[in-house]
Amino acid sequence: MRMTLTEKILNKHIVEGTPTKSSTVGIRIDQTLTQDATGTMAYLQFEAMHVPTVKTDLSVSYVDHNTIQIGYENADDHRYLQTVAAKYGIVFSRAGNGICHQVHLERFGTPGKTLLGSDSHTPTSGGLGMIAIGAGGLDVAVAMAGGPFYLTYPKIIKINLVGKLRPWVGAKDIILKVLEHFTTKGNVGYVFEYTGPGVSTLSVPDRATITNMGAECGVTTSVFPSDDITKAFLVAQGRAKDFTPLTADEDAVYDKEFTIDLSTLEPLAAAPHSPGNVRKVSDLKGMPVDQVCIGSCTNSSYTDLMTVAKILKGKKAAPNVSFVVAPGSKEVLENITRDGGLALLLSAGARLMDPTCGFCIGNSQSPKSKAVSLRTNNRNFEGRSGTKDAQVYLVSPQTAAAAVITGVITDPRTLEKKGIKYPRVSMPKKFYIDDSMFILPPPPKKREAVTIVRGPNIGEPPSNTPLPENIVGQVTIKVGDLTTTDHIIPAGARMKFRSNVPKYSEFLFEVVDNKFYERAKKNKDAGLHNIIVAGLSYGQGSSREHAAICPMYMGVKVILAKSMERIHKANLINFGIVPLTFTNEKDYDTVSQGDGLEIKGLRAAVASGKTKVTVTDTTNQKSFTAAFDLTERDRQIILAGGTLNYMGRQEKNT
Ligand code: MIC
Ligand code: SF4
Repeated sequence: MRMTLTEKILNKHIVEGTPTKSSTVGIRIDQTLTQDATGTMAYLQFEAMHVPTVKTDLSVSYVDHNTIQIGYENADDHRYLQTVAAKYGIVFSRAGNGICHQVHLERFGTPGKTLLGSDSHTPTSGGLGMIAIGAGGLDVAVAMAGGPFYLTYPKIIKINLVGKLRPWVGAKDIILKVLEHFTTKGNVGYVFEYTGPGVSTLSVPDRATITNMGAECGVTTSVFPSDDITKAFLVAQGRAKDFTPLTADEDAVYDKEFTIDLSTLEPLAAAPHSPGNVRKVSDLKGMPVDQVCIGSCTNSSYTDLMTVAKILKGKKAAPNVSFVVAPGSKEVLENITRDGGLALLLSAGARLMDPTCGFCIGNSQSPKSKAVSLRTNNRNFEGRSGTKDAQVYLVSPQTAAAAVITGVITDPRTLEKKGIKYPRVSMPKKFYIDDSMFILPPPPKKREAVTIVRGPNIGEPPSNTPLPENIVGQVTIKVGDLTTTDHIIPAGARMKFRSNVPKYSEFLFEVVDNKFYERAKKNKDAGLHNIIVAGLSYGQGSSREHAAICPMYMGVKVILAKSMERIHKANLINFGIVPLTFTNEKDYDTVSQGDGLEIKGLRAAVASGKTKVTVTDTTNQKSFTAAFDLTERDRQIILAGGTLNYMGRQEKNT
């Protein structure tokens, strides 16, 4: 049969279900990754599963998000993660070793394998020809325990690349073009598969920039073939043995197709406050810039930073620009240091940050009020930088470097007029590699003796109660379209409370409405359910399951939205919250914040396999219908009050 690359890899991993479009399949997961901000909860949940050791080929626990360590909380989390890793056979990547996606690409990503990560940008490793999917921590915990990962068998979009990028145009501009076309909504259940002659003109880090930001479109994942370029990358990483050539069949059939002629692309930017708000850099030229941040899991590779360094050779950052560089990994930092790139960056005035997420998640380098900040990362949601009124533009490293020199948004192609030649940077044939920041688990026999260290910041994973018969509650908040998980529960400075759900819950919807918590608490104390009403594409962005756990903790049993994003919907189900959608979107307009809502017989409806329920707005004395699209397993999970309760029940029954 003629197969796409996605089908070839997925079909080899199916352990439940059949590979028919839009049906649910369970796949075997070969590798998992977690990062610290989602990891503590994932491992607390894993511990609750009472499995003596991870059952994957490889599981890695990275520390890269919460590395600021103001107060004891981050350090407590890190020590907990390190000891859990030793106990259960997980590789531990210490703080300072790099951002999970960049490091995984360098050291572990393997063509043809499956990777599940508790971070939405896990598809970065799709740049190496693997099926790499972002999920909530609980799904990753289940995979570590040897359970399948359930997903909708995807529809596949062929992105056909032809031609070759011109100087000053980068891989970031390719994915911004994809975002311009597909936008940030309406792509749930699809995979982007890249093919065509243009593929061989892109390095693995270029490909990874593209698969990384496919997450912003909401697709399940993105994948590139594994070819000679992949081989060269793996050889340079000292991992030639991990190479397998992989490609789609010539006549494979796709659900949709989009062609990009790379030679016609020009520098692009995602303007505030959405990665889908794509503009030409030339249309923004001249806008004064306050900050330029280069790094994040999207654009922090050796080639990215060496390109910037060479553009900046002999130049100084404009006085109005605060210039920040965060390499993607220790490997990148060491290699650019050895090859002279770091000296060029420092001499240009770069402020060097740890190889961690840092500025990207807003836990450092928040710009000044109303700042214009040019960043090479992947998300520019309102307030994510830590400064609510900052205007963040997402750009390529080339465009970022141009602004460092000129102090204003500048089409990098115009640098030629200033006598700056485009530096063609090639990847080293062999990277300098030092894996000493990975701590390998002790041999199985010695693991029993490991004591897990739990500082005061480590709480219990909160549990939920089974779904009640009826919902009687209030619309505690009504939000619009494209509400992201950054709106639902902020990261940045608040992220240190990830292991303390009662405390973290106080910041729910903080960016949107800082009175939400007060109202929700009042309802909860009065025995009423809190109900969140939302527009299109609710839960965009991160995989953070706290956007479900904290609402659950505050007594939210249903979310009523026009549509929902994949990872967030799965997280809601995992924590026993019913994801409902308006059957008629116009009903959204009739519901207001503060309205009383009742859903009689919701439990019975979920149990009996129905797909619709009647919602009564008791304030306006009117009713409408809402739908739910759940698999049989989802229903059982929701009835039990979440996956942990469901698994506990299954354990008892066996
Ligand atoms: C993000 O980029 O938003 C994060 C922080 O990496 C999240 C994970 C988290 O919230 O911990 C993600 O992308 O999933
Ligand atoms: Fe870290 Fe930013 Fe990447 Fe999220 S998007 S993993 S915060 S670098």
